[in-house]
Amino acid sequence: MTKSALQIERAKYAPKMPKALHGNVKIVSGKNTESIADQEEIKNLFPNTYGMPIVTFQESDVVKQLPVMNVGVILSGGQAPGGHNVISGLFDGLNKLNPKNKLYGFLGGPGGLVSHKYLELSAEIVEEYRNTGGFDIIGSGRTKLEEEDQYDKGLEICKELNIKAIIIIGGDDSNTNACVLAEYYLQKNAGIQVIGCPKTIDGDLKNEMIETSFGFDTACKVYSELIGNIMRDANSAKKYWHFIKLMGRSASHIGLECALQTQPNVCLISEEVAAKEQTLQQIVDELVKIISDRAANKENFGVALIPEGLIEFIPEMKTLIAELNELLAEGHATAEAFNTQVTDDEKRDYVISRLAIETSKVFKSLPKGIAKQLTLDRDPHGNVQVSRIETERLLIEMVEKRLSVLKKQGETKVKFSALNHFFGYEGRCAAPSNFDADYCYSLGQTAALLVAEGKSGYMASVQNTTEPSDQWIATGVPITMMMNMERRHGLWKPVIQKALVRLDDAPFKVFAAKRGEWAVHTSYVYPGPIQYWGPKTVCDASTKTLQLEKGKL
Ligand code: FBP
Repeated sequence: MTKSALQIERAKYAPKMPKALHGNVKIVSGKNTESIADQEEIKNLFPNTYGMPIVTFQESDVVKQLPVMNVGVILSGGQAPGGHNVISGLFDGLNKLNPKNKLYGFLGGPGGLVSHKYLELSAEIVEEYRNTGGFDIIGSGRTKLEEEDQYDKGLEICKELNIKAIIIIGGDDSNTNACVLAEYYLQKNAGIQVIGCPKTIDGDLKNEMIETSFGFDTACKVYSELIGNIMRDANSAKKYWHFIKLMGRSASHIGLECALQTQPNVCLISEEVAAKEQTLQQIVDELVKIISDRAANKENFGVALIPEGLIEFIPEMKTLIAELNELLAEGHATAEAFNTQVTDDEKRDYVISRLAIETSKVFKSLPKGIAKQLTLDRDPHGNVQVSRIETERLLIEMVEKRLSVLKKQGETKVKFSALNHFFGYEGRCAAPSNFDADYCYSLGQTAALLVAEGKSGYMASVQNTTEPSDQWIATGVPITMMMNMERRHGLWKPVIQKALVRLDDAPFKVFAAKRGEWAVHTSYVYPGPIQYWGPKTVCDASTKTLQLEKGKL
């Protein structure tokens, strides 16, 4: 692989770790835990992995002699910066425990475990990927592990390779599945441990025990750099409104963090839209008001951030999506009938004919392109693929329409010329920031220790991350502790609760206090690119979201 000069220097970076992980460690167990809700149901579903204590790793003088162990690792779901450092931390951690330990990577995500596609990760391979972005070392995938025959196929290959533990690096759903797998192997007495690791740029896998999911830091810094560049262009040319959709699935954490970093004129927060039950037209009217107020100040330009999940939170759209999910659910006769329609118009007419009267009106009112995007394939978890819905274009079109009506009525003369952007894939494979490089490497090392301690059904966690890294705390958290029961595909399922933006938390409150000013008075901040070398305040700072949540700003 040819490397740039920056990559060559960056490869030499030694990630910083909690002090305790530098030498010998001892495990310290806390109190037994309970799930966040639905304790009885979850206890019954996870008799072997429920109620386990939180564990922390602390410095120790005792040198432990550990037998050789082989471990498998899986990257699951969307890419997130730092995945390679989790693997290098895991590799180094295992090597420190016993140089004969082996690490196998299952290829292409959880599917690799089932189809027995793997690669032994040698020191040379791992060396190539240290401090790099991407998941290309072993690839990722979205196959959902949910059937017993998948678990049994996994068992076969683990036996063949003498694998003692599997590390699943993934988001909330993948970690839920990791716990189901851990429970299954314990029930079968299979001798295979399963450990999860919190990954996703979306930032929605966090709770009292998981301070942040890895990748969120880097992705938000990359998007903020790009947003800052666009802001500077907008402020120079003074002729365009830029509507920027940001990844993040349902949660608006990415949009909120980027807003805190760049101070845009508008940043919609889906969770607030839902709380206020705002209709699409009300959102458009709000945008028109800000655009008009800025125009009154002779500022016919601006930047609006739009979370990709917005559409799901607008009440009438939520109802529409829920009906479409039922109608187009895999295996349903209606989905098959839909697929037999040939042209886009036939598909559209079919959908309209099957929706409830009010919902079909909403569907019909949407531009045809957007309506079509809402009927595209669902992901393996049954979710609408919000990254494929062009909400930013929808809003631009609706604002234009509203302004032209107002113009015809002689109520406005506002000029509005808009451009649309979507930032998502640009940030998911960026080279990790120092924070993500350090955090991920520490998570990998922690996962190795959890395996060595015989733990299963735990998630590796690193806490105290707003302090200097030597004060970080390596922890293991029972996954059942983060679970509650939720309705999925018409059934009650135990799942890790997704963290949406909370309107009573500091990040939103700080944003809400400032946004009125940012809307009208251009207050842009241009954060510039991620820096690896230089003052700690520039290179090592975590996200504003994390700092505000920890009361550090
Ligand atoms: P994960 O939840 O698997 O980490 O993926 C995050 C994400 O980047 C979302 O922000 C986005 O909606 C989705 O993946 C896009 O999925 P795909 O990579 O399949 O297009």
